Amino acid sequence: MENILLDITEHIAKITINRPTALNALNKQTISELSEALDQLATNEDIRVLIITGSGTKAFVAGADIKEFSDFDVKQGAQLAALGHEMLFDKIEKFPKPVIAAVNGFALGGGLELAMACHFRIASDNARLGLPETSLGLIPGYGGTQRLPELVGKGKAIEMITTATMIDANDAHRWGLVNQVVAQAELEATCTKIAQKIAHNSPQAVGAALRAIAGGFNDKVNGYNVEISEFGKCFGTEDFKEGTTAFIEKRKPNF
Ligand code: DAK
Repeated sequence: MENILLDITEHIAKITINRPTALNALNKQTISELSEALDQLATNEDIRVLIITGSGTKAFVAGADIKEFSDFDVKQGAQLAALGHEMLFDKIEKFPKPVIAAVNGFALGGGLELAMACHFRIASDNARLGLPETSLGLIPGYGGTQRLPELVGKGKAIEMITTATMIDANDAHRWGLVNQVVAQAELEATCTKIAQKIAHNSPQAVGAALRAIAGGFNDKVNGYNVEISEFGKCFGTEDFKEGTTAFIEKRKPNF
């Protein structure tokens, strides 16, 4: 892998997008490396949480690589948008373990879309977030028109997309786009601490909770029915036996 770094420590995988000279912009190769890494990590039973961040202290991801798509035509635009959704953005959203975006600076365009595909976001205090596509004659093409309204509401999303302006980390926090804002130097430790909390819980239950929550955002299924079915399945898991036995024996569970 040329454009991403992968670190695995105690059930926590961290992917760092590593193109600092282009502010970690997503080119085709980076998208395909991310896609491949996600496939490997999804089936690796040792991994319980994934953190995605950008290298350096300036940018998470400053968007899709503008130099790469500037001469696309209508067909290429639509084809590549569909491919990007399938290879990366939907894959993150449907990832079977929690994915945290550690937003360590600019998260713009495809970069904010990547952060929004993650299950939740923690930002450093220097982060700036926006969807500047309309200033380039585009609209967000990697899920931004759908995921931003889900997170901040329709009115704020329309304002952000049509004005193409960036918001700072505190506004992003106030608007519900990020869960927490911390000093840049604390970002990695904060995300690791949250990831460790998740990793201590039952991986089977955490996976079931993700599927049930996702069910509520899927028009084709009834989220309550998904919850009922996933809840029932928990009773057949080793983790349920271990969790309840540990409680009765007054010890910590060992998942
Ligand atoms: N792409 C390519 N290179 C980029 C880049 C980007 N998105 N963002 C920054 N860079 C490069 C700069 O060109 C510069 O490279 P050199 O000139 O040094 O070679 C280097 O990173 C450092 O950037 P700056 O010199 O500009 O740094 P500043 O601190 O002055 O400014 C900035 C930081 C983040 C405000 C500025 O770099 C900036 O405005 N960047 C562009 C932000 C942006 O508009 N991003 C793109 C949003 S549109 C598609 C699907 C989706 C999309 C496109 C196509 N298809 C399916 C076809 C999505 C589009 C977007 O993401």
